[in-house]
Amino acid sequence: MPGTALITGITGQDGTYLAQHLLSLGYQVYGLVRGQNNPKIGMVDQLCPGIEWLEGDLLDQSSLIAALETCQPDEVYNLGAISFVALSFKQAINTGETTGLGVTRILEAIRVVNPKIRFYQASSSEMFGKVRETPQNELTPFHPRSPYGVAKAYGHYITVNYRESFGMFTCSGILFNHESPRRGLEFVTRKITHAAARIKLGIDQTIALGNIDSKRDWGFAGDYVKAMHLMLQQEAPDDYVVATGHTHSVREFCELAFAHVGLDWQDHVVTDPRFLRPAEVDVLVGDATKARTKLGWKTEVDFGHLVAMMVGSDMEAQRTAQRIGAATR
Ligand code: GDR
Repeated sequence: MPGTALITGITGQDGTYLAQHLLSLGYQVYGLVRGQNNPKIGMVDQLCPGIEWLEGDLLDQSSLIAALETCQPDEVYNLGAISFVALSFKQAINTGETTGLGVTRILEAIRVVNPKIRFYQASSSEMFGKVRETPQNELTPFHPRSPYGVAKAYGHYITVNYRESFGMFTCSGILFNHESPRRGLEFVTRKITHAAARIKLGIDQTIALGNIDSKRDWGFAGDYVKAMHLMLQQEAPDDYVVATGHTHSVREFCELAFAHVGLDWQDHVVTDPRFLRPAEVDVLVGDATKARTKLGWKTEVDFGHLVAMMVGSDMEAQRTAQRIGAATR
């Protein structure tokens, strides 16, 4: 029987997809939000009506204990983090505190309030960084290349450690890049699809990118949140890679996104060293055999459909903005 779930990072892309999924299964869903009067609550309420809101912060231990005591969840999904790799180079300490130590704070809160709560940690393919083997699976060694990747590696190991030390039901999902129309504009996929739509409609002429040769294993976020939920329904806690098994370059993403609106990407994409990172992850591709066989998880949206979905959504949004602009002039 579905129970009660608490989600940190609920206002992000994955938070909204996961909340929708859990609500559709009959869960009572609590969302943990930082700060006063968080402006994103209204947006999330529209997308997923029925969420109950709690205040709390991964930097503040007592707020996490209070949140757990209030909602008494069966499952906690820790999606909260500083999640933008480029920012983590500029805010390395903040990233360590939130993305890394934040995991220990919530695990400690669970241990104190109710160690039977099942816990999902959003681990990342960025932990593989300078990859030691291809494709990457659950046993591939880590070599993170950013403060974000380092903090995620810490979060991963502390999740494993609480399982082994205290017998807690803690799972780590090592998710490769996953995208959607809800992706933030700072991430490369959405930056490209948003720009392609604006260029098509004559609003902008060019887009500036960093390293267009880097390759990622891009899947659809709506598929990936289902794996998170499945991990917490197993008999025993474990770690799983979640990926499509296919890799594409940023260049290929541009080619496809611009072609979707009838444009040649080479006429519009420029490169700018401002968007290069101090250390780069060149190529990632995941082996999700374990998730497929043990969880019965599968991808439903492939790369081509993902790009088409994102460009289509950005075209629609830009056209709507143009109509509203015209009507108010
Ligand atoms: P990533 O995602 O760092 O893989 O982490 P991002 O979309 O930011 O970058 C992907 C690749 O594209 C290159 N790139 C650019 N990236 C951005 N953001 N902007 C640019 O202009 C640009 N030009 C080229 C990057 O250098 C990189 O190689 C994402 C995040 O969601 C993490 O939180 C998550 O853990 C991992 O995916 C899995």
